[in-house]
Amino acid sequence: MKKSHALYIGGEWRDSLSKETLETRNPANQELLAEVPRGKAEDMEVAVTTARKTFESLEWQEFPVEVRGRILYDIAAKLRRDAEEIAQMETLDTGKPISQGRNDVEASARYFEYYAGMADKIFGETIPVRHDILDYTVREPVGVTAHIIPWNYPLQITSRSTAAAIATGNTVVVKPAEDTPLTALKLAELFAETELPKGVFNVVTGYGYEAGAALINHPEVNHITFTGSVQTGMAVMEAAAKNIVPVTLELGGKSPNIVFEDCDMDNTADWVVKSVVQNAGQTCSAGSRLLVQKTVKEEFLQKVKERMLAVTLGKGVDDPDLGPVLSEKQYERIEKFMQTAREEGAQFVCGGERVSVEGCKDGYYFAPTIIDNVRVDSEVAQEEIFGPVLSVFTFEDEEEAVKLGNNTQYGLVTGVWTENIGRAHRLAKRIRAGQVFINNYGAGGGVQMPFGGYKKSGFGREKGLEALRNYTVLKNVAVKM
Ligand code: TXE
Repeated sequence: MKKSHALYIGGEWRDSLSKETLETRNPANQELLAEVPRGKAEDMEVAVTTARKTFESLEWQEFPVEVRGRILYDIAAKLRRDAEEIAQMETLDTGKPISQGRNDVEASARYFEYYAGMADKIFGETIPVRHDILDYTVREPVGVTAHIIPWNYPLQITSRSTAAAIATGNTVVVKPAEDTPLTALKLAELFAETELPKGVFNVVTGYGYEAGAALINHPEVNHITFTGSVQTGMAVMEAAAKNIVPVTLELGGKSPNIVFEDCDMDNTADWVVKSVVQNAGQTCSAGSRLLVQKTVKEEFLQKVKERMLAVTLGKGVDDPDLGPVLSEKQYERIEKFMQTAREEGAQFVCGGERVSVEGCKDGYYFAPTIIDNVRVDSEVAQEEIFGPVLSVFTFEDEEEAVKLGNNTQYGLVTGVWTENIGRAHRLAKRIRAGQVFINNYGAGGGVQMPFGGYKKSGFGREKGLEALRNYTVLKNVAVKM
């Protein structure tokens, strides 16, 4: 086993105590990439205890904030230094096209430099009370922070929350997804090269029901950041409730692109397709619903269809538009939704099935799919499919567009496409989603923009300055003078 295919605890590389391992495979062809330790509760115990001891150590409590920041800048530089190696690693582990892997590395570097700059800018206020009282607030780190990472953007999601947590003076325990552990371990390698006190950044690989469950239930954890399914999000909240611990939950969505007749149709169609094909549709903010004004439905759908049919499929390393989905489990999930759509009489405009790609017979490649005539209350219209599957709906007017847009249990992202500025802002106001994009989708993914959900898409915000609140707790001090 390579040294860095190990648990990283207290600055040391270790086997799991049981010595058991788990395999990670390339979704393009199921080739074995690596074996990493199958961390369990006893390993998590060591990691959390180490993170706690480090948090309370004088070394960390007195660690200069500007050096904290400098180390995070250094991590950004190292990510860029090793960018190609890391992008390749992410692509092999997740199946995503290499250009998207490269974007992930750059976004991760941006998280570290963005929060690096904040390390010496976390401060409180003085509050006027009485003439003889000096009242002030201090923003303190919460302590040991847990980070449960999904498999769709492993490096980016690890970077966005751990950079913010370390910048604010916390210690960190990361539990990567069992399918994609490699880049979190690579990040640990980069931290090992820096002067960051040992035990600030820890990684325990393993299954959700073992290592993950042990982490979220550990009484020494002071905050949990989770990105993943609604079901596991509920388990995270239950565990947090037992220990009275705050959580930040990012649980995916069923995000619509709302297309009005007055939009720039070619540009809009490009983005509608990109938003659902990116990372094979395995993106929490995927634009998986198309709501199009009735007057332009046929014309617009034709444009979307042409673009979907032109999507190239292949191995991530060959940089197609669309790589394989993560695993047999994810493929079967998508297939189940397709089955439901067929049974309910929905109409497949294109796609709807697995396709084979030369040289990758064991990969799970799913054809870009458009489904029309989907029942609004069908699970196909309501649930996150997490594949390159677009469901189409129509509306008459603004009122109906808002109603349809808001008609799911989720509320993560919405795209609004119109040249009417008043209408654009009216929709931005009435849509219940954490992020609304007008005449674009994603805005380049800037790390500065707060991101998170309404309703079952979760709560709390990641990215931007807003995320710093997750990792700090406010203390009020009143002094009688
Ligand atoms: O998610 P899980 P899965 C959605 C998407 C996908 C579905 C299922 O719709 O098809 O969820 O994916 C860890 N205690 N999203 O099964 O189980 C697990 O090890 C603690 C949306 O992969 O939620 C992994 O690290 N941790 C999404 C992480 O939780 C546990 C991204 C996510 O896995 C645990 C991923 C437990 N009991 C999936 N059980 C998004 N919002 O982007 C599992 N885990």
